[in-house]
Order: sequence, then C-alpha cells, then structure tokens
Amino acid sequence: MPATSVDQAQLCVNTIKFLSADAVEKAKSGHPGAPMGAADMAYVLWAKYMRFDPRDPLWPNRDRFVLSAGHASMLLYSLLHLFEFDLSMEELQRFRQWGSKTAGHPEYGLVPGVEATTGPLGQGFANGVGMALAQRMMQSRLKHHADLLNHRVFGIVSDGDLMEGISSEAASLAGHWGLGNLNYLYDDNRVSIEGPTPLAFCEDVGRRFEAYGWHVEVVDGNDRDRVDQALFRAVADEMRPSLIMARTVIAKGAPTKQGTAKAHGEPLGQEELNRAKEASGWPLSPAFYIPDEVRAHFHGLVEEKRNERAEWDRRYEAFRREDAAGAATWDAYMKRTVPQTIGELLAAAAPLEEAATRTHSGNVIQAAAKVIPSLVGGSADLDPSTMTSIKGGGDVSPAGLTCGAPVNYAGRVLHFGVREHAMGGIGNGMSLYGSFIPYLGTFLIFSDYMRPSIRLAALMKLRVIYVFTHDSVFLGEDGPTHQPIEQLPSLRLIPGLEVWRPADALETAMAWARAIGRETAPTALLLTRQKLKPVSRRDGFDGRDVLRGGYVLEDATGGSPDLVIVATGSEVPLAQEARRRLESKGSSARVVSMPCVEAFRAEPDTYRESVIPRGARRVVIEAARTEPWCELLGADCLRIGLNRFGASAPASAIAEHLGFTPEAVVETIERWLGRS
Ligand SMILES: Cc1ncc(C[n+]2csc(CCOP(=O)(O)OP(=O)(O)O)c2C)c(N)n1
Repeated sequence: MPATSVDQAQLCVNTIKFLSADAVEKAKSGHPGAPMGAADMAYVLWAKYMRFDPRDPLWPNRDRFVLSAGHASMLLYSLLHLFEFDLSMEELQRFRQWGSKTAGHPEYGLVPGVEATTGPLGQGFANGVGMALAQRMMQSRLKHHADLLNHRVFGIVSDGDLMEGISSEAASLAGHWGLGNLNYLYDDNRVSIEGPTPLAFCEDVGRRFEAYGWHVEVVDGNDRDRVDQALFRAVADEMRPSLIMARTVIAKGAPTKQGTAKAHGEPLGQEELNRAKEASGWPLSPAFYIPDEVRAHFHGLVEEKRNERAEWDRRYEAFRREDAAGAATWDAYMKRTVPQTIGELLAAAAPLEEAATRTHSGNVIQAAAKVIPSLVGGSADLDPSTMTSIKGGGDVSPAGLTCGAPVNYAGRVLHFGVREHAMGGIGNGMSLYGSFIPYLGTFLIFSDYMRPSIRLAALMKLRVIYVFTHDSVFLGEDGPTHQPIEQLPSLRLIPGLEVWRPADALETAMAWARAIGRETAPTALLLTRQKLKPVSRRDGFDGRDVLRGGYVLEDATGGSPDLVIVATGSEVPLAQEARRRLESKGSSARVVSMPCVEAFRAEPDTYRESVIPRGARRVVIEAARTEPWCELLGADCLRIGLNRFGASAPASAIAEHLGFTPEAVVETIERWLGRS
C-alpha cells in the first residue's frame, strides 16, 4: 500500500468517524458510537489487509468482510463510499431514509460490498464462519489451484455478538474446523445499550475463545500500529481462526459521551458533535466533509487493490487455458449448475413405495448429489433420523476424528453437532459465499432454534434448503416436547420461504427439485418420521403438476364436487380414505393435495379456482394449527387440525385420540355438513 503518514492515517480515520456521525445526526437516528470507536481498526484492516475490487464487488477472490455488529452500519457505508464502491455521497446523506441504499442495518443485495445482512447480533459472526468453511471446501476442490481462492474472511464483532449464544456455537465449530482463514476484530468497548457490559458480561472472552481453539490477541484497538501487528499475526496463523480483542473507546473523541452508553443508538447531538470535531481540528462545516487529500489517498489504495486483482486475473486466465477440467470444476461450483432435467432425475430416484417421506428424501439426496457437485449438507447431530447424509460424500471432520487433526474439507457431509442456530447462520454464510447449495437437517420442532437464521435467509434471498423431519404429532412416543404444532403454519408466515410438506415419493422428489432450483430463496422441506402408503393417482398424472403447490389428486365422481378436502403430507392418504367413505354416503368430494401453500398462492386465479371451485364447501386436514388456512379457504371452512400439544404415545393411538382416523374425520365433516 502507498506509504501512509501518521497524519494522513489520522485524517482518514477522522473522515470515517465524522462521515458516520454526520449521517446519524442528519438522520436523527442511528448509532454513532461504534463507528467512531472502531474507525481506527477498520481503517487499518481495509487499507492494509483487505483485497477487493470496488468495480467488481463479486470478484470471487475478494476478501469477505462481515460487520456482525450491524447497528454500526454507518462505519461500513463510510468505508464503502471512501473505497469507491457504488455508494454515493447522496446515499450517505440519505441514511435510514425510505428508498435509500443506506438502510439502518446493512442489507445484502442493496449495496455492493455488503456481504451479509446483519443486525440481529451474532448472526454475522456465524455467517463469516460459513463463508470461511465454504472457502476451505472450495480450495480443496481446486486442488493445486487452491491459491486462486486464497482470500480471507474478516469481520468486526461486538460485545453483543459475543454475548449471543449463536456466536458461541459458531466459534466452537470454527475452531473445530481449523478455519485459519477467519479473522475477527472484536470491538471490545465494554459498553452496550443498558450501560457498561459488567452489568451482564464479565466472562473471560479470551480464554473462552482459546478453549474453542482460536488464536487470541489483546490489543489497544485505537492504536493502529498495534492493530496492524495483531492482524499480521492473525493472518499468518493459517491453522486457527483469530479473535483480536481490540480494546476501544465507544464514540472516541466525543467529549462527554465517549466511553458511555449515551453514544449508543441515538445521535450525539449537534453540540457534542461540534465539540468532537473541534477537538480533532475538523471543520464544523460542511457536514460530510472529505478532504481532497483523503479522497486521493483512498483512490491510491483502490488503484493498488485493483492492480492486485489484475494480477489475479492473469493467473485465472492461465488456469482456464491450461486446465480445462479444473475450469469445468470451477464453473460447476461458481454457477451452482443444476441439470435442466432435475425433476425427472429425482422422481426416478424415489420409487412409489410405502415409506416415510424422510426416507424418500434420503434417496433423492443421493440422486441430486450425483449431478450437483455444489450440493452439500448435513444435520445437527440427527442424521440417522433426518437421512441427510450423502453416502460416500466424506465427512467434513478432523482426520481420524482426532480433535485438532487436519480437517477433510473435500467432504460433502457436514456435522454441526447439536448446534441448530449456528447451523442456520453457517448455512447462510455458505450460501452467501456463492459456490454451494447447503441443506441443513434437524427435526421440525427444532426449527425454532434456528428461526432467526431462516428469517435472514429469506430476507437475503438465499438458496438454503432446510430438511425438517418428524413433522407432526405422528412422530409418536417422543411426546409433546418433540411434536411440532405451531411450527408448520408459523414457518409459512416467513415471507419468501416456501414450505413443502410432501405426501409421498413423487411429491418429495418434486419438492426437492423445486428447492434446488430456487436460486434466490430458501425452502423448507417438512418430512414424516412415519411410513406413508403411496398416494394413488390417476393414470397419466403429470408429476410437474406437483410444482403448482396444490392440485386435484382425486376428483369427485362426476367431476363437480360439492365438497373439497384439502390436505398436506401425511394427512393426504387420510383425506383420500375419508373421501371414499363420504362418496359412498352420497357426497361428491374432491381431494386436493397441497404440499406447498405458497407455490399454490402464486398460481393464477383461474388455476386456483379450478382446483378449489367457488361454490364448493371446503375442509382442510392438517396435523398442526390450522388458523391461517382460513385466508385461502374462507372463514367458513372446516379445519381439522390441532390446537393443543400432542402426547407421548404410539402414532396410531395419537391419531385415535386426536381425531385423525377416517371414522373421526368423516364424522366431523358430516356433522359440519349438518348430515348427522
Ligand atoms: C439479537 C439482538 N438482540 C438485541 C439487539 C438490539 N441491540 C442492538 S445493539 C445492542 C447492544 C450493542 O452493544 P454492543 O454489541 O456492545 O455494541 P456497541 O455498544 O459496541 O455498539 C443491542 C442489544 C440486536 N440488534 N440483536
């Protein structure tokens, strides 16, 4: 990097600090304290260590930077602006305003250079771990060309990040996986919203991270030389992730608010800001001031970084010229290529036989893994139940299962241990990285443990697949602690997430095909523990109709139903049996299988009405809370569901007691129809 004098560096740091504070002041909301305290270390990191090309923010070998403490967003926006990313001064001045790119917390996809949406503390920490794992896994696939992806993953994490449980889970995995490519600066300012952190946080963070297998440094985070030296050592440690505990002063330079929680979550106030500027010899006006020499300095840094990138381009081009097979591997991963015929391929792998849908899913995964190298996944210590292992895929674990031994990054089977929340955050990071389609398995009930990450996957529009088995009370004897009731409808409430609850092999295969093909959204697959009989379908049924989310499975005799029974997953065969009985009593009933409400909703009105005709009375059968179905089926529909917790008993007894037998269903429907 060009030689930087002390004065010049201070000028740059002051620019970052006051751009951030001015933006918060103008917006009359936001957080000035962390950007001001962390500006020194952020400057050293970005100026000296980070490699990127602002004109090509998606350059695969860029260093990733995750601002896990998303509330310090103005720090990142100031950096992106000064380093000439496509983020204008007007955008800085419109911080937190409607339609601006400078949202309150950094949003992935809105601003080039924002690698992850952060805000819920701890999530970004886990995302970075996922990115670092993805990098290592890609490097092993590139074999002797691994240095084409020799970048690093950096981040700034805060007290709040490290208080959150997800970061402990993720840090434990990062140490376990030996992610020496991961370097976090911990903005150790000992202040959070309610006041000094000793109110709630006196633990020895350094020793905690050392115990996780991290390289830990303690430095004065406002001493740029010290930060530089610590970063140097952290980067040099290829075997362990690093946590640089950088002691900083929140709102450094603000005369009365520095070092206090008053610098948190609200503007400094013009008077305080002016005094801070005066103390730094900074002009009071104009606001958002960037000295010419600062602009020139950042421009020089950018030029230098772009030259480094050009050097990489030459290596990359030579690689493509000289190694056709390597280039094909690169493309298969970087484009996450999926064969056009994936639906047929997966359907062929799921024979129509009596089995649990989790078993069908396990078969489908094997077929998908054969044709999609990007597909990798695992579970949170439930694989024998979730059936999520790629057979022969190799475990991403230390050799010989010896703690500390080299990790087999060439594998495809991920073992998250019992850490659902980190699994969610790491899956997001892997998807953000760009070369993998991660799938994550656990019981549906434990989706609650990873829900914040699922929500963020939907918000970021990430291709992540959740394999949630044991999807209802019919999992049986494990009882109510393990039996999901509200999880199914509540996952459906997350915008952008598609929730598939297939009824048999064909629906499971199509749901997987759909999930894999959704490039810009996550998908949850809800699968049974218990065996289901194959669903009988009319001859000539086109499997692609499943992708419409809901379809006529069995029509009323004569074709014009006065009753439509909608069911999902394990309740579909029950609906079919109930239909047969009702027809024998003179009803003309249709069964609609609706594996995915969201996909069905996206169909044109004409299709939806052809499936659920206007005049017909409607029933839904689903072993979960069913209230949201009213929106689709009308308030006067009959809902056969659950509004209580389940029970510990064999599945057949549960069905008996909770009204999920053909007799009980028919009786309930007939009573509702006024026929009994
Ligand atoms: C999961 C979660 N809980 C609560 C919050 C609200 N919140 C925003 S910042 C913050 C505390 C910030 O303290 P710290 O992490 O030390 O940041 P700093 O004070 O250094 O800015 C909290 C509780 C959040 N963003 N995420």
